[in-house]
Amino acid sequence: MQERQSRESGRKAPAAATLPEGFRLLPGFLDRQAQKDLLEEIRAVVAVAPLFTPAMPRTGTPFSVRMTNCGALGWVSDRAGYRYQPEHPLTGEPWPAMPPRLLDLWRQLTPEAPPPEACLVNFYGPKARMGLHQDRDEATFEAPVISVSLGATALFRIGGRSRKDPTRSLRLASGDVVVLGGAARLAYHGIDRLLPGTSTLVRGDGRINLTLRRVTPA
Ligand code: MD3
Ligand code: FE
Repeated sequence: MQERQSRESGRKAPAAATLPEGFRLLPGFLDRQAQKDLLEEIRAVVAVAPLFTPAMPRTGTPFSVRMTNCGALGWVSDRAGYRYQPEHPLTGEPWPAMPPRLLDLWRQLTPEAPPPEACLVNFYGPKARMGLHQDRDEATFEAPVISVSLGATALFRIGGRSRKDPTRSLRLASGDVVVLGGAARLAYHGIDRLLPGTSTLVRGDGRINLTLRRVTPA
């Protein structure tokens, strides 16, 4: 790994990894009112498609994040594996439609891409985290993933296409939007933890992350 000389101590410190090509952070992209409006729409999604606890393939170890989806397809994970499917795993009902403001956001930020098919809704309590992973269950990577954060600030980690690549840590605050195209689309990433006392939007110091995805080729 690259190292640089720390000015203060003279000891070696790891160099800050460069962000992958195609990574675009838009801090405060949604203003407070847009965040509130979106949160209400997500609450309506959850009322129809209740949060469930995904589990690791094979072992069945539960995730600390609870989730649901909206859009034509939803991502689910259980002992049988990771997959996209058109219905909720517990109710058997189709996922609710994607709120129009999310479709508008997608069109605004990635006008060339075909429309998103899935929106994963991740709910973090104060102790929830998400291990380093790649998002590669989609049948196409032609479109970027777009992420919207609401509520508590998260410490987000992103590396490269190999698990061994150096990583960088960034904060994702309420209203921040991230566009992950190009090389960033297949970068390893995760959520190390939430910063306590940082949510003025979601009660109980919670956090919601939405990820909009294209799943099948256009
Ligand atoms: C980098 N969500 O749902 S958002 C996920 O905050 C996921 O809940 C995290 O990782 C969360 O899969 C991170 C930022 C993000 C989302 C998708 C990505 C970063 C990404 C896809 C590819 C590369
Ligand atoms: Fe991910």
